[in-house]
Amino acid sequence: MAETYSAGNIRVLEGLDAVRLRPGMYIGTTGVKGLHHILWEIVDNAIDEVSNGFATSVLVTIHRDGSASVEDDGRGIPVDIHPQLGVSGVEVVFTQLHAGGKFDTSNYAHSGGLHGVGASVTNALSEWLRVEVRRDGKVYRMEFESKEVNGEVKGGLPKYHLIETGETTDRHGSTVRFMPDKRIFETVVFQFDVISRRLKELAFLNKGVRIKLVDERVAVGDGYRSLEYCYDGGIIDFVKYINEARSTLYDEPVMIKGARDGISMELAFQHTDAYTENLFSYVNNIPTTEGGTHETGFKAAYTKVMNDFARRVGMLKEKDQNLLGDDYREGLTAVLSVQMTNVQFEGQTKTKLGNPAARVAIDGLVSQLLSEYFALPENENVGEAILKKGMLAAKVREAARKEKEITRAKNAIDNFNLVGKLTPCTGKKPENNELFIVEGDSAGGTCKQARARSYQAVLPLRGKPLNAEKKRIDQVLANEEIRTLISALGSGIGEDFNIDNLNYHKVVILSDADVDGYHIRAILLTFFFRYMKDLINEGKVYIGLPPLYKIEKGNQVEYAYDDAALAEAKTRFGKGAIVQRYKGLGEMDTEQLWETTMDPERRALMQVTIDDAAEAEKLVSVLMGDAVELRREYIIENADFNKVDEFKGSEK
Ligand code: TSJ
Repeated sequence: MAETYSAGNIRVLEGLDAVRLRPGMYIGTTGVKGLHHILWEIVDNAIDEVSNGFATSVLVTIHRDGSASVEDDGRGIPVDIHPQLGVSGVEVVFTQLHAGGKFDTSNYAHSGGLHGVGASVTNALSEWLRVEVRRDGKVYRMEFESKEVNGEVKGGLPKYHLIETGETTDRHGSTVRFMPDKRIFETVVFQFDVISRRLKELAFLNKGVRIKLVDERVAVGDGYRSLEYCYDGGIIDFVKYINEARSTLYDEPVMIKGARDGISMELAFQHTDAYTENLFSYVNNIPTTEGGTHETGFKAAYTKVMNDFARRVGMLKEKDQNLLGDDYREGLTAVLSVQMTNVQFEGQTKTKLGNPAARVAIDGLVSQLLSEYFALPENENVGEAILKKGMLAAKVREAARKEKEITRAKNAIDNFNLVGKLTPCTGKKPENNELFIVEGDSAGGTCKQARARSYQAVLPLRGKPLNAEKKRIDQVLANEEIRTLISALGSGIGEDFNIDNLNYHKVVILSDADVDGYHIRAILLTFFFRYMKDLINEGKVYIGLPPLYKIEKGNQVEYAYDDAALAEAKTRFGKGAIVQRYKGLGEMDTEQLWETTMDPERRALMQVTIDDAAEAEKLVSVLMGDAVELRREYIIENADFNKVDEFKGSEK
C-alpha cells in the first residue's frame, strides 16, 4: 500500500533538518514550553480555519500513548497537487518550512518571533505525525516519521504520499495527530492545565468557537477528563471573567470594534474599584505581554477621548489641567485584540508589537469609535463613572507626589533599622546570593543555623504580612514586614523598581505545607506580583519545597516531597521502613533543613513564573480579593494546595 519515499525527495527536507539541529531557534526552548509550542502551531491552524468562517469547532485530545491530536470541522487542508512543488498541499504544509524562524524577518502573514513558524516544525520535531483530511465525501491520509538515515536521525519524513483511503464520509475537516520526539524534548508530557488555559484564552479571543479538550490519560466516570469552552460574548466575556471577583463601576463592559488600513481591532473594557491597571493585548491571538504600538495607540486615544468628554460635561473647566492617562486607567480591565499582517515583534521576549502602523490605526479607530460611544446619551453614565474614578486618582496622585518627597528623605534612616531583622550573608555578589524568607521566628532560627553563610541570607517573618491586593500602595508600605522585605531586596518597588539594585538573585519563600503556610506564600506572591512583577518575570522568585516525609530503615535515610514519592520509597525499602511526617519546618533540625531544603545540591525549588498574565491577574483577584464565595469555590475545585497559588511553577 504505502510506497516508500525515495532518497531524492529527501532534499526537500533540508529545512526540517535545520529545525532538528537548532530547535530553540524555532520554538524557543526544548523544555515544557517548547513542547506545548509545537501543539500551538497545530491548534493555531485549526483556529484560523474557524476565524476565517469555515469551521465552528476544534477538538484537542491528549491520548494515552502521550501523543496529541487536533481536529477541526473546516474545509480540510488542500489535497490537490501543488503546481511548483509537485506534491499535495498536505505534504507542502508539513514539509516546507514557513518563515518565522528567529532570524527570519520575511513577511509571512501571521509570523513574528517564534510564532507562526508552521506545522512543518511540529512535524520535524515529532517521532511520527498523521494527517486525515475529510473533503468532498472522501477521506485522505498521510503519515510522517523520524528515522535514521545513514546514521543520522531525520525528522518529518513522509512514509508515503497523500492517499485516498477509499472510505466515504459526510464530514469535512482536518485531523492532525503527533508524537513529540523524546530525543528532542526534555519532557514529552503534555500538561492539561497549560493546554486548557491557552484554549480558554483562544475561546475568549475567537467569539463563538467551540473548543473542547479531552485528556484520555485520565478516566472520569465512563469518559475522560474534559473541558469545553465557548464564549458568545468573546472578549466582553473575557473582561467579565477577569472582573468576576471585583466590584465594577458600571454593569456592562464597553465594547468597540473596527478596521482601518488593513488592521482590525476589538476592544472591551470595564472599570472596577481596584487601583491597578490591567490591559491585556493580543496580536493575531498572541499575547503581547510587553505591549507595543497598538497599546500606545489605544492609551493615547482613550486619554484624549476621556479628557474631551470631561470638558464637554463640565467636569474639567477651561482653566483645569487635563488628567493623565494613568488616572483614567486606574481600575481599568481591558482586552485589546488586533489582527494584522507583517507583524514585527520586538522586546526581550519578542512580545512587544513594533509596527508603527498599528499605533496610527488603533489611535484613529479608538478616537473615532469611543467618542461616538460617549456621544450617545445612554452611555453618559459610563463616562461619568470613569471620570469620577479618574478625578479621585488624580487627587491621590498629587497627594502621593508630595508625600513621596518626605518619605524619600525618611527612608534612608528607616532602612538602617529595618534590616536589623535580616541575617545577611557575607558574600557581596548579588548574583550568587540567596534570600530565604521564612515563616516564623523558630524556623527562622533553624534556618540561620543551617544556612551557608557566605551566600545565604535569612529573613524571618513574624506576623502575617498584609494582603497587598486589598490595599493602596501607601497602606502596603505602612506594613513593617513588607518594608523590611523591600529594604532587604534593595531594588525598590512599583515604578521605582530596578533589578540592577537587587541584592539577591534567588528569593526563596519557605513556608510550611499547611493552610497558614500557603496563605503566607500567596500573600508574598501577591505582593511581588503587584509591586515587583519583574522580579517574577526575571525568574528570581522561588518556592522552597521542604520534604513532607522522612523514610528510614537501618542507616538508610530518604526524604519524600510528595505522596507519590513516599509510596515509591516505601515499596523500595520494603518491610520495616519507618516513616516520619513533617508537619512544619520547625520539626526539622539544622542538619535536616540544610540537607533537604537549603543545600543547592539536594534541595527542590519551584521557580515562580507567569505564563498567562490574564489568568494570573484573575486568580490573584479571586484568591486575595473580597469575593468570598468565588474564592471558596476556587479552593474547593483546586483542593490540591500545590496549585492553589496563582502562579505556575516549574520544578527545578
Ligand atoms: F497546520 C496543520 F496543517 F497542522 C493543520 C491545519 C492542522 C489542523 C488541525 C487543521 C488545519 C487546517 C487547515 N484546517 N483547515 C485548514 N484549511 C486550509 O488549509 C485551507 C483549506 C482550503 C483552502 C482553499 O482556499 O480552498 C485554503 C486553505 C488554507
